[in-house]
Amino acid sequence: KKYNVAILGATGAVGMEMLKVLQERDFPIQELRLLASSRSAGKVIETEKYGSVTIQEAKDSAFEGMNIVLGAAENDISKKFVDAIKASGAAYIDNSSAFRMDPEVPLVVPEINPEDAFTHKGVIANPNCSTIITLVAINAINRLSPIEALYASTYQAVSGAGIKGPKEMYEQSRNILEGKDIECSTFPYQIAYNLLPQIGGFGENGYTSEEMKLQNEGRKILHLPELKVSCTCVRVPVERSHSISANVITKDRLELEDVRKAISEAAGCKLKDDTEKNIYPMPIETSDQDLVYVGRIRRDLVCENGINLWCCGDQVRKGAATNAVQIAQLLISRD
Ligand code: 11C
Repeated sequence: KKYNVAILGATGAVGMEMLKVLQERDFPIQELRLLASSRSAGKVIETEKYGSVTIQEAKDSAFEGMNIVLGAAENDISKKFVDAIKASGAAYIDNSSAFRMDPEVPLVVPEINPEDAFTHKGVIANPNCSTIITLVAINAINRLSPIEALYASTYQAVSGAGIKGPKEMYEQSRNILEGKDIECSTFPYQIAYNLLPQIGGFGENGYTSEEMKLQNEGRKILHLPELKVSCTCVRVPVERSHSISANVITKDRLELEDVRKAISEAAGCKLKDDTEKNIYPMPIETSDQDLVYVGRIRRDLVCENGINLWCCGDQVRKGAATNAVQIAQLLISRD
């Protein structure tokens, strides 16, 4: 069986990666519709598997006849088209944060809560990128003993801010090395040779929107409504792949060897943990592939039931495009 698939926001970093992942995974496509703003409409994209595809303008009628719509657009665009997508009868797998906390909308990481996908009423949300990477890394721990609390610090790559992120970092780096002035537009301050402890807007509790996603989305995906999370999100001058330092507090005290074994066997994870050989995950190694690398697994020195770890994953792929395509594969697996 073949499907009619649309990508909404096809020209952005995540949209282009979705196209790449669909082809890599040989997704059975009858018709592929690439939808973007009127500015991009008419441009032709050459694809390996689906030939030349002309970008069409995203409008209500563009979704007619589609079976699956992969959303890679901002919240306002997603909200604008959701009714038209639902009316078309397509399953809408949306990477924006617009519907993630809607109780009617499942929020799915296929390695963790695949069954939730089948409860959808037209829309399935793809979680936040650092949330996906962190949860894939710690899911095996949660299966050994329920996670009660999580402390996390993220080290998020500039490509998380879209195609313009890496461009701005490299331009600034060049200008700084040549003694020239720099410009900041994608990021509020210099990102080259710097760290920005802000991703998203600040809330009343002093945490940013990005930081609160790990708690709110984590509770929904892990089915742990009481989970407590304290998170600090930092933009770092790394081109691609987010990294997370996580401190996981479980109900029971776990043995490190059991944790390592469970992570090494967990779907979506690769254990990279051999401190004798200086082996640990690094963002340059996890880019352009789909596994979350996990290492530096050690006992917390403050909390008896705490495990510390470090993980890295490609946020454009597993944190966004691949996760969305995996959800689509999950849906068609029962057709
Ligand atoms: C970043 N994680 O790295 C953000 C972008 O919740 O989908 C994705 C925001 C989201 O800037």
